[in-house]
Amino acid sequence: MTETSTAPFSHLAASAQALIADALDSYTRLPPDCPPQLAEAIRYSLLAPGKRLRPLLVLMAAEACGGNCEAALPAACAVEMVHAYSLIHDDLPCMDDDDMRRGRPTCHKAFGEALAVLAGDALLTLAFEILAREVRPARVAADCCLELARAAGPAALVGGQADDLDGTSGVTDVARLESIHRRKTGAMIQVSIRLGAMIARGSRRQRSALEKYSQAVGLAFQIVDDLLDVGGDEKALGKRAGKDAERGKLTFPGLLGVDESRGRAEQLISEALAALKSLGPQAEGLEALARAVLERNH
Ligand code: GRG
Repeated sequence: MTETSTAPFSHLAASAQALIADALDSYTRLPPDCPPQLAEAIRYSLLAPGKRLRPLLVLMAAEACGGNCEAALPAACAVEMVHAYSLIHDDLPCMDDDDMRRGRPTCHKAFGEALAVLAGDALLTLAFEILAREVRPARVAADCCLELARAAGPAALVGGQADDLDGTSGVTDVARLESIHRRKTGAMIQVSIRLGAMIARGSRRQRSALEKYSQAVGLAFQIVDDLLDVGGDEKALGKRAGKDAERGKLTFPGLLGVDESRGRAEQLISEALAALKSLGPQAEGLEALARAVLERNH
């Protein structure tokens, strides 16, 4: 098995994380036409020890709808690939210009900018290949491709990132900040849960409960991310803290203060947990993940 993820999430989902690690490893044993350096850059970033929050959400959403984890595993890997691509590109000098990610030098520091751009491109496209090839029936695969394309596209991840890069001038209120985070961070969290539910053929009632859960968890995750940038431990984070303030970015603690931001994250997690009530014990994994989002230190 390959290098796996880090502590706070692993105690609650060790077996799911092991499944994810093995599947990510096997999906990135690429054919000989993929140049070895490119394959190395792809695997370097994708298999680095991340929390695997998004793939865990896919698997646990499937479980919450009464489905099985194995069937949702390709979609879990696809969302992690899109996430890894976004991190590689976000770290580039033309974007956030970061040297460290997941406790190691960023992809462009290790392999150069051109290969890092291409590794990101490859991960983004590989994600859709895996969905189209591995999810069954084909109609569900097509629906998964559509949902993931929307979440990663210009009105979600890419658009949120564009506004965020411009954020030092534009953001002046909580509504605008929430709109950026809903697209940049929330959309990928939301689609993770949606894919799990789609693959498990969740009922309308189950899906509607999960939509409420995912909206609340997505925003809470970002608020906690902002709080960690203010007061987090760099060693645990595996990257530099304090960058938001340095770059003049508006954040939740910057707008609301640390205590109110923390209170807001706690309130959102309570709402997420309340949304799960109707799903019964099958949703225990999602419940534990929501709590872990609040308690995380990286
Ligand atoms: C380049 C299109 C494009 C998008 C970049 C991912 C992203 C958008 C920016 C990263 C900067 C950032 C701090 C985003 C907010 C929250 C976030 C996505 C954090 C990283 O996700 P984690 O904490 O990372 O789940 P791991 O490494 O654990 O997977």
